[in-house]
Amino acid sequence: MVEEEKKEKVAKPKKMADPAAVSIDPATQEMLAQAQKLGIDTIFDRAVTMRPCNIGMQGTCCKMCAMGPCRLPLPKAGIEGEDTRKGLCGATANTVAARNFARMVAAGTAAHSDHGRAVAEVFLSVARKETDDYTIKSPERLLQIAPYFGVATTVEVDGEQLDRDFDEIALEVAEKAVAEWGKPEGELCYLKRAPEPLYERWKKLGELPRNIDREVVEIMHRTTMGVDQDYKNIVKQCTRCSLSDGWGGSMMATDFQDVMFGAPSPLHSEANLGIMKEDHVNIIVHGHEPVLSEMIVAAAQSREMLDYAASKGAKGIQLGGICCTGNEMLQRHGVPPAGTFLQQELVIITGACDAMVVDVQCVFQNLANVAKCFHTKLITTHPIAKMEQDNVIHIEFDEHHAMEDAKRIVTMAIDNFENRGAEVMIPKHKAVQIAGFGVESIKYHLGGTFRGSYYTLNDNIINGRVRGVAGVVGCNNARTRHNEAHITVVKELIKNDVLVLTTGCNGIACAMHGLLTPETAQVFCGPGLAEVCETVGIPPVLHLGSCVDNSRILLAATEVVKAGGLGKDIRDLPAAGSAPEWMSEKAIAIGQYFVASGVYTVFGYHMPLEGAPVLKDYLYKELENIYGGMWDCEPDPIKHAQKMIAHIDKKRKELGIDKARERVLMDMADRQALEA
Ligand code: MSK
Repeated sequence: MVEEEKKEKVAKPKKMADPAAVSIDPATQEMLAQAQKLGIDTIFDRAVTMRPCNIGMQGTCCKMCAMGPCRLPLPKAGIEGEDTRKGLCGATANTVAARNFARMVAAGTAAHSDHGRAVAEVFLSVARKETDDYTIKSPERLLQIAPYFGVATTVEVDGEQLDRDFDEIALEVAEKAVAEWGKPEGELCYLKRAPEPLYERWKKLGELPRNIDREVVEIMHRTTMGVDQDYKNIVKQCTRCSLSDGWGGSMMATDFQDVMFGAPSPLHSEANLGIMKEDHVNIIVHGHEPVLSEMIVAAAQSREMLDYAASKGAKGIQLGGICCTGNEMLQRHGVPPAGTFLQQELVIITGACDAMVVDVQCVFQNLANVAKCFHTKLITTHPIAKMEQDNVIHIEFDEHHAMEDAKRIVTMAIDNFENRGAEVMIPKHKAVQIAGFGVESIKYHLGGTFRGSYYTLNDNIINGRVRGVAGVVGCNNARTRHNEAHITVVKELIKNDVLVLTTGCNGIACAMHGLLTPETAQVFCGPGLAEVCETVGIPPVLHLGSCVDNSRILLAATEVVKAGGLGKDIRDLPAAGSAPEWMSEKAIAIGQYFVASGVYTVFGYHMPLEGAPVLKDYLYKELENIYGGMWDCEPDPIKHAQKMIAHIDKKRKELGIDKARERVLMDMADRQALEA
């Protein structure tokens, strides 16, 4: 027997994921089985063969210097008496875990905020009239945000207030916005958008971010070897840095995307792998920054490209999205998401993906290996996000010739249509969704045409029809069953009359599983929420967009505070946050700014804090005394939702609205009596 044969005889069969065990989505299960049949490895199989590091999971592996890594796992028997664990330099488990946590906050903030910077810089080009490809599609949004940058929108002429020249306003806003990343003094302009008591709290605590880059740099400095060794002081900087994301970089990304690409409003679309079409050219956009994808949508809809596709035998061009570039294209153009984070490889395995265009964040390097097995052109477009594999094409996007770049990419996809192999398998599964909600559309839908305010929502919260509001957001995680926690948490919340605001991959998951339609209310909601949704015709889960659009949740919460009757601060609201399947450092930055804004925030997958119980206790309990919000972690999705509901009920009690009140129909005399 030759050596090779011997090896084959003794080699154990490679462990593979069980499709039904790793996802609740039938399309994903089908495609994973297809991948396994074709011998193509995906994240689901890799998660079976590679286990995470136990010490890293506890958050207590320190690799800040070359004397380590120093590993400080929690002893199996727990710690009795003094915790004597320390690294070579003496760093305690609390210091190690806090530094690791802080670096996640810094990385997450950097990612969101660098995205925001890129968008602000494109807007600066627009304001300077250096590009014809982008314009200002929402002048209303620009005029709305200008005052926060200290930019006047009117000018006094002969004692009269007249509208100021619009181009001048745009340029001044753009210049002030770009400076937010590096201005030498002062504080971020948007912080004053928060309710006043919240702003004052941050000020009193000395946590107002100065400029975005500085807060990220300061975390990197503080957490380098031998600097900050007080976990509470490290967490303080986590707050300041994360606020520069939520109330800074992310919020500006959202706003300038709205200014240039239009503010979203509710629209109809679909979701899941079944959106791909066998007889169309399929182009998938993936990542987070929508600046190039906006142009790809325009190019794909142009007569020139449609005619070219027809000349190659295609019936049309089908665009689809993955992750948050997908969410951006969904909320403004109705481009359907083909799937969540964990489905990115599966899109290519359909054999019908003619081009996948990626920008930044959440992009698997293994896409290149999967693309090699098919005809798919994998195109990177961002100077900071290239791939080493030689089958990847790099077409660097430049806002000064954006349409030209977009047409080149669409043409490449069309030319590739005829190269498809025999192995095309598109799962049939897809669901209908209504997406594209925002601060204004919630106001419009719940306030009505004549009473556009959050008053009606507040009224429904006060009378108990809506028990509270939850922001459920975030990623998939290959260590948990794809979409199971997302869907279970959301269903449990709406069953208990909690209105859900969603973003990111949770939004895509909810769409895939049919929770984003008004009809959902009848099937899954408690009676109060169902009544409200049916009356105004909205889904019980409102999709607010991408990860940077978590800023819309902060602003919606601020509007609820402003509308009155539910306290004076976000911390007073019957509200809670959740990331059931988080995996990204960006989720940690988001969680920290939600907590520091007063929101009780529960994560589903475990947090890297178990090895540092004192730090964990500080984040999970003591922060409530400081901010009104605190962290928590609960992997069981029903318990997870119930914890959120318990917090909502606690806030209802504090507000004195814990007993459901019946709506009383008042006549004029009753109203006059009230006014008296
Ligand atoms: S894409 S950050 S997996 S939500 Fe924003 Fe999804 Fe999380 Fe990426």
